[in-house]
Amino acid sequence: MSEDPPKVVLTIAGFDPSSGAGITADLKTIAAHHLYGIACITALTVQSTQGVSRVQPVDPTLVWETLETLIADVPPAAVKIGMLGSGEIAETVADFLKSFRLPNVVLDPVLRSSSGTELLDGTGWEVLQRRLFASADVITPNLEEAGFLAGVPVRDLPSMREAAGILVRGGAKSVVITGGHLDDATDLLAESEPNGGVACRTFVGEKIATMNTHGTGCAFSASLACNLAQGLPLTEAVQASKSYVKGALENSYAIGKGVNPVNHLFRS
Ligand code: PXL
Repeated sequence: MSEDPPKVVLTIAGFDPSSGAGITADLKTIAAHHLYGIACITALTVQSTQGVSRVQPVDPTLVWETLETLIADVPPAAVKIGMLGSGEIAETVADFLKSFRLPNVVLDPVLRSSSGTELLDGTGWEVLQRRLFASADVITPNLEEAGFLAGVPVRDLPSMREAAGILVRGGAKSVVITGGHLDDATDLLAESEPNGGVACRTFVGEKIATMNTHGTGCAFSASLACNLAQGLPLTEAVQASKSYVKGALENSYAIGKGVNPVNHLFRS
């Protein structure tokens, strides 16, 4: 019996062979939301749960051709952008968004792995801020990324508000700063208002007692793309994605010797 096809979510991200973060993790997250995932790889990494030892961005023309070929065939209902790897790839993705104007673009500004390896070069940072922030509907930095991008230390709710204001005034339409590292795991949503103001809302969470946290940022941003694809308003989508990540943390297991992944498929 034929059913209506599911909505399609496109992920543009790096490859983490341990599948805790990056493209394969995103495809699991998208499947867990009962949507259809399509993907474009920006960079290969060599890594395990014990850390990243090499980053190899792919040829930017491969990224462009992959995206153009996919889009000519399948219209995505949302796009998640994660690790970009290099300034050239960031420019290519910015050109792609400008040419095709896709709905529900979620940009996770991935700068470094949790073990500290650089996942985007200096030119890439500049492209993120100059071109990609304004092309995305929502950006999802964690505390550290928000601090780097806004140029202020971010470690509590007042500094999250300050950083979010700087990012919105710098061109982002809306920002979710994910506060998983805070004691009450509070996230902050900031949206630009037509009068030039910034409206903020907080989502208080609960710290989950687990060390299996690899991929939380990727899981949150991919889930947000899925929830927006399903038509949820941004506030409800943020709340639903926060609950999804909580479940993925609560149901995680140790597959390796390092920082283990969240369980993306816990509710499938
Ligand atoms: O968690 C950030 C991240 C995103 N994407 C890829 C990664 C990592 C962290 O290691 O490898 C591909």
